[in-house]
Amino acid sequence: MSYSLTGKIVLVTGASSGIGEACARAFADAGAKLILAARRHERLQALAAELKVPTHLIELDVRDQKAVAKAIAELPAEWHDIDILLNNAGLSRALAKLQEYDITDIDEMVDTNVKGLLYVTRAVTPGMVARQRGHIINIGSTAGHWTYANGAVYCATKAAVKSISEGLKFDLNGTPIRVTSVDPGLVETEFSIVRFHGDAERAKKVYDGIRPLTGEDVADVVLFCATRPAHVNVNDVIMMPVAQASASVVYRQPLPGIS
Ligand code: NDP
Ligand code: 8X3
Repeated sequence: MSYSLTGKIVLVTGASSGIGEACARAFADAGAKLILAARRHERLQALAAELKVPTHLIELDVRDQKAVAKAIAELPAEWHDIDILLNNAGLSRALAKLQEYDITDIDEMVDTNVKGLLYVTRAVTPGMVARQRGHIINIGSTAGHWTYANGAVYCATKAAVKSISEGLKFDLNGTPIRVTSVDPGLVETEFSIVRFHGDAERAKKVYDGIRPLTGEDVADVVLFCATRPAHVNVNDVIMMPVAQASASVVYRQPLPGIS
């Protein structure tokens, strides 16, 4: 079974942290050439300096449709032919009842997780269709499968990602382009710190008493999906820490064999 992506060009959005950064490292280990996109350019530079494969960095806010279109249209010739798009950039802001949600938080989640993902996909997919090769991997969430209390907005954005992945399968049917959604539960990254607007103590409590998934755990699955034979499409992977049964049912006590 091969896990090689030697020479493939992979675009990772949200590569400056967490799951995106871990996927970038896994893709690099598999020999891919990486286009790394995020707003925090200095983080991309630090990551690129560690990787032993060619990289091309794009300081990009995926909410800016014109900037997304320009960044993809103006890729240098040697970076133009993207083989794999990992739509990972995303975030959650707060936990609140919809009738009380801060409008800025609503906009940020919808604009990033839904519109941003659509903008990047819309910009990259025509080239894949023209070349008759490619793979789009979306990072969804268990939140897109099961809504939880005070999570209507974030869960709705991830349900939208699920619909977009399913819709793309129809839109790309008749081409060899693959579409995968990887949908994790609790992954300890900067996600909760961002959700709670920088409150690291509250963020830490989300993972109290459990061994959460890591970015590397998710990257492992993403790499698996990306390296199956060309006729195999892994449609959707739902993955959780073993201590998690749903968004709200989490066993926060030691488990045998899990430290
Ligand atoms: P992190 O906060 O660690 O990483 C989020 C990444 O998204 C950062 O690289 C950030 O880069 C990027 N990003 C956010 N907004 C934008 C934007 N407007 N334009 C470009 N990049 C942006 O969280 P995770 O790694 O956990 O999150 C990655 C994805 O995984 C998200 O889609 C999230 O919804 C999803 N997910 C996370 C889970 C978890 O429990 N952690 C579980 C299931 C799914 P920068 O700020 O530099 O722009
Ligand atoms: C992130 C996982 O359960 O915090 O998508 O929504 S959760």
